[in-house]
Amino acid sequence: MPATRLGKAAMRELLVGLKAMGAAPERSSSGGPSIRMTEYLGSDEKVTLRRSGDGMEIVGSGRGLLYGVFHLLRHLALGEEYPEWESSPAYPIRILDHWDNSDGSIERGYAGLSFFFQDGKPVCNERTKDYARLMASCGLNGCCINNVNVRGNALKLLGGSYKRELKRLASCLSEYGVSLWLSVSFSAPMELGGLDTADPLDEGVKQWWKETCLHLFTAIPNLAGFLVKADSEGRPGPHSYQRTQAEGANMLADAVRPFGGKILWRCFVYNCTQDWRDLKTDRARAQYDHFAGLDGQFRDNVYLQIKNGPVDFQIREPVSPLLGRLEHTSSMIEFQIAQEYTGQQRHVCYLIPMFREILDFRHRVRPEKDRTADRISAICAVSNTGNDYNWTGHDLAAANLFGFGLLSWDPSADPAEIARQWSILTFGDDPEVTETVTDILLRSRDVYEKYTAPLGIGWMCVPETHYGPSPDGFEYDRWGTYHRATHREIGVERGPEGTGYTEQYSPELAELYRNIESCPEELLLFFHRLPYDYRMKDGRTLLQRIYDDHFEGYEEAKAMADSWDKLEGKLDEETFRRVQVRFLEQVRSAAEWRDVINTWLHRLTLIPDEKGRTIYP
Ligand code: GCV
Repeated sequence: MPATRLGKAAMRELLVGLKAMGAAPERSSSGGPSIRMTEYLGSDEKVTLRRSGDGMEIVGSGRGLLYGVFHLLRHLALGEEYPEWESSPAYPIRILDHWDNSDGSIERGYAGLSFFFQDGKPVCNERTKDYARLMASCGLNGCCINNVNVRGNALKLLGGSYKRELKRLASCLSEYGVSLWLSVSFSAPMELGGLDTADPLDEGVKQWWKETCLHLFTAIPNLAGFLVKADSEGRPGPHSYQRTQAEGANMLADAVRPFGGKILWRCFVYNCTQDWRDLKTDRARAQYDHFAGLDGQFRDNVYLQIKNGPVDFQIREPVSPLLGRLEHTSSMIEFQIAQEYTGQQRHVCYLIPMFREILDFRHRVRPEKDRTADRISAICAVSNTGNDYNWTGHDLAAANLFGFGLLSWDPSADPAEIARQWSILTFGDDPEVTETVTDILLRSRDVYEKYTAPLGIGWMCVPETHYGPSPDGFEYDRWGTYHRATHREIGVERGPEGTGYTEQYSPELAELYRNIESCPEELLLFFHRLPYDYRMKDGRTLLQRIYDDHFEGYEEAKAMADSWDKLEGKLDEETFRRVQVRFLEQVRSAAEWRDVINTWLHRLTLIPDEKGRTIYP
C-alpha cells in the first residue's frame, strides 16, 4: 500500500478511474485479478508496469506510481490488455506556461478567465485540484501560473504578499507531482524593493534577490524557480545596464541555487520598434544573434527557453537555429498550444504533428544525438486552458494539451496514435466517431495553413488580436514581420544576399535553405523573395499555388465541418453543438481568409486565377 502523499494520490486515482469504468475495485485482495502497487522511496519518475498472475504490478516512487496508474487507466479505457511498460520521461522539466494576469484575464487566452487568479490574488479550489490531476494524467510536472509580462498584483507574488495563497496552491499541485513556477520581473528590485537600479552586477541588487528568494523558497517548498522575459517587448532586462543576458540570468541563478531553484530564461529578445524602411534588421535572426555567442556562459541551473521557430508561433516556420547551436548551455523548447496564430481555439488545429516534426528535426551539426529532441533538456508550452467548462474553449483543442503532455514524456510518440487515443478517451469507442475525429485532427494543420498566410510567410493576420486576415496589417508597423510584397515580388530574402539568416544553420542546412531549388516549398516565402511567376515543382506559378491553396483550404475546412455534422446523435448533444458552433466560425473565417488574401494578391498583381474562379474585386 503506498505510503507517500503522491503514492496515495495514485491509489485514489486508480480507484476513481476503475469505478468510472464500471469496475468495483476493493482495496485489499479478496480473490479476482489484482493490481498491486509497490512503492519505493525516492523522487524519480521512472515507472514499471508488469503483468503478474492475472493482474498487474505497478512499481515506482510515488511519482512513478502516479504516472503508472494513469498509463494503466488509459489503456484499460482504450479497451486494451494490461500493458507492460517500463519508462522514464525524456525530460525532467515538462511544464505549461500560463499567461494569466492577476486581474483574472489571460493574455492570448481563448478558454475563459484564469483559474489561478481571482480578485487580484492567487486562488486554490477544486478546479486547481482537477488541473493538477489533468496535468499528471498527461505526464506533465510543472506549471508557471502567471504571465511572463508581469504586471499589477502579479509583481507582488515575489515580494511575499501572497505567500499564504501561494503555499496552498503549491501544496495542492504537489499532491500530483506538479511544481510551481513563477514569472518574475527583472526590475523587481526597483518595483518592489525601492532600489534605484536592477543592474545584475550591483551588490545591493544581488543581495535583494538573495533575501527575497530566501523568504519565498522557505515559505513555499514546492517552488521550482522563475521564468523570466527580459529585454523583450518593453520588459526590463540586463541590456538596460549594458550587461549580457548571461550576466542577468546568472545573477538570478545564484539567488535561487541554495533552494535547488532553476531559472528559465526566455530568448525571445528582439527589436520590437523596427521601422519598416529598415531593410537590414531581420527579426528572424534575433534570438541566435543575442544568444549563440553566449553559449557556455550560463550557470548550470539556467535553461534557455527558445521558441520553436525564429519568429513567433506561426503556422509554418523553420526550426529555430539556436536550438541547433547551443552545446554547453541547457536549452528548453517553448511551444504554444494556445493557438494565438493558429485559430485561437475557434478553429481546429491539431499541432502535435508539427511539434513532432520539430522534435525530430536534425540540425546536422553532429552525427548522433542531433535531433531537437536530443539537444534540449526541458520542454514547455504556452497553455490553452482557462475557466471554460471544457477547459480549452474548443473541445478538440484539448487534444493539443493531451498530445503535448504525451510528447513531452516521449518525443517519439506517434501523433496519429495520440489523436486516436484522445478521441476514444474523450468520445468513446464508436469506430465512426474515432475515425472522423482522428481524421479531422490529422488534416487540420494543413487545412489551416492553406487558407491563411502562404508558404511560411506568416503574419497576415490582424495586428493586436492576431485573428482573421489583414495582409498589410503588420506591414507598416514596428514588429519586424514584413512580407514586402509589391506587384512583382513577395517575401524577404534571407539568404546571404539578403539578411543572411540562412547562415545561422549548420553548413548543410544553410546550403539547403539558401538555394531556392532545394529549399522546402512549404518554407519558400520564409526564406526567399520571389516573383509571382516563379515556377513551383509541380509547374504551377507561385501565385497560382497561393490562389489554389486558398480555394482548397476553404473547401477542406467545410469538409471537416460536414464530417463533424455527420456525428450528430453519436455524441452527447451539448458537446456536439459546442463543436458545431466552432466549425461554423471556422468555415466563415476560412472564406474570409480566402477572399481577403486572394483579392489582395489579385489587385496587387492583376494576374487572374487560371481556373477562372471568382476572386472578389
Ligand atoms: C506574453 C507575442 C504575443 C504576446 C506575448 C509574446 C511573448 O508577441 O503576442 O502576447 O506576450 O509573444 O511570447 O512574450
